[in-house]
Amino acid sequence: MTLSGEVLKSRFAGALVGTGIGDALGAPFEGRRMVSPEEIEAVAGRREALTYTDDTHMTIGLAESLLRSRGFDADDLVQTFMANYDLEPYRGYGPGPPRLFRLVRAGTPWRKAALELYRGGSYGNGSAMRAAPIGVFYYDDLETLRDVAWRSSETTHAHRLGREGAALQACAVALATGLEPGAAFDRDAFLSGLSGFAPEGIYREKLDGIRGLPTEPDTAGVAGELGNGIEAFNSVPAAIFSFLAHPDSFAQAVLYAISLGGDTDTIGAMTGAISGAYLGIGAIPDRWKNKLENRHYMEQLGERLWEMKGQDR
Ligand code: F2R
Ligand code: MG
Ligand code: MG
Repeated sequence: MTLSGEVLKSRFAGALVGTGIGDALGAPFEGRRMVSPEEIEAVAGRREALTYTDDTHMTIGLAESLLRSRGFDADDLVQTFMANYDLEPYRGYGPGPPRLFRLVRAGTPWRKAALELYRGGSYGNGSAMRAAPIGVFYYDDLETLRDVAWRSSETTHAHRLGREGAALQACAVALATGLEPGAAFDRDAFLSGLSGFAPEGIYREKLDGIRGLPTEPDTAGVAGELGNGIEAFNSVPAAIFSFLAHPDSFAQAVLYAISLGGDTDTIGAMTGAISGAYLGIGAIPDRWKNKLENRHYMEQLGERLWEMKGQDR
């Protein structure tokens, strides 16, 4: 199936802006046990601007680096992350990346620093939360996507579970980007595609667990079964489930993701990326889009990635 340029352009932009919306809507509730969709809407409605956090800031950095390097370049990515962090250190970064930036600035090669952060490297969700640009740009080549997602993760999140989480999230965005528009959404086929991509272990087990969850999910049960925490394996499956629970509505998918509680900005961001990649930027409600900080820049980054992909064919 060949997708039209307009559909793809809208999906590339949707994945980036979707990340920003999910992040900004979820940020006020990060760490909360559970939150109702009504409260999320009410808080967003009262805000003049929807401001994003590290999830989107690092997504922007990844997109900028892919564009500047015309593809993936690990050294450029680290430099971009560091330069962006210096400009906006207040974005609520996890503990690992700022420590890594300090080590690199003091002369430690990033590859060594990333392995020193935690035993075996970090398995936090920081490399999965920023994976949307990889998902859209490599949506039609999953082997390259896996390679790039792993190498992108290694710059900050070197643990095997960090790398696999980033690859799985990028794969979910990629599968969503490549779906036929207007056709009925096939949940089983989507899950099978993801399971085939995930190696044996915790991600495969959680994807299998998703199949057994009810279609009318109660949030406590889902958070208990899949997790809602800061580790990649406790948040990427929850984001995938949130998308699958509401594949035809960006708003419902993202509100559901945040309502799970825990790492709400990040589960919201990753759900927003998958849903935005499938439904396109037009499906993101204006009441949120119009308030999102730097929304036009994120939209442009998505569109420029789409243009670059067309040129490189
Ligand atoms: N930082 C936050 N939230 C804290 C509150 C922010 C507040 N709202 C504010 O504005 O100040 N959120 C962001 O951090 C998460 C992404 O974190 P990242 O980049 O993965 O960090 P890190 O340090 O690499 O990993 C996170 C934690 O995971 C555990 N961990 C990781 N690897 C481990 C290992 N090998 N062994 C044991 N534990 C490991 C540690 O507890 C790390 O601290 C996102 O939620 C983003 O929104
Ligand atoms: Mg955050
Ligand atoms: Mg978070």
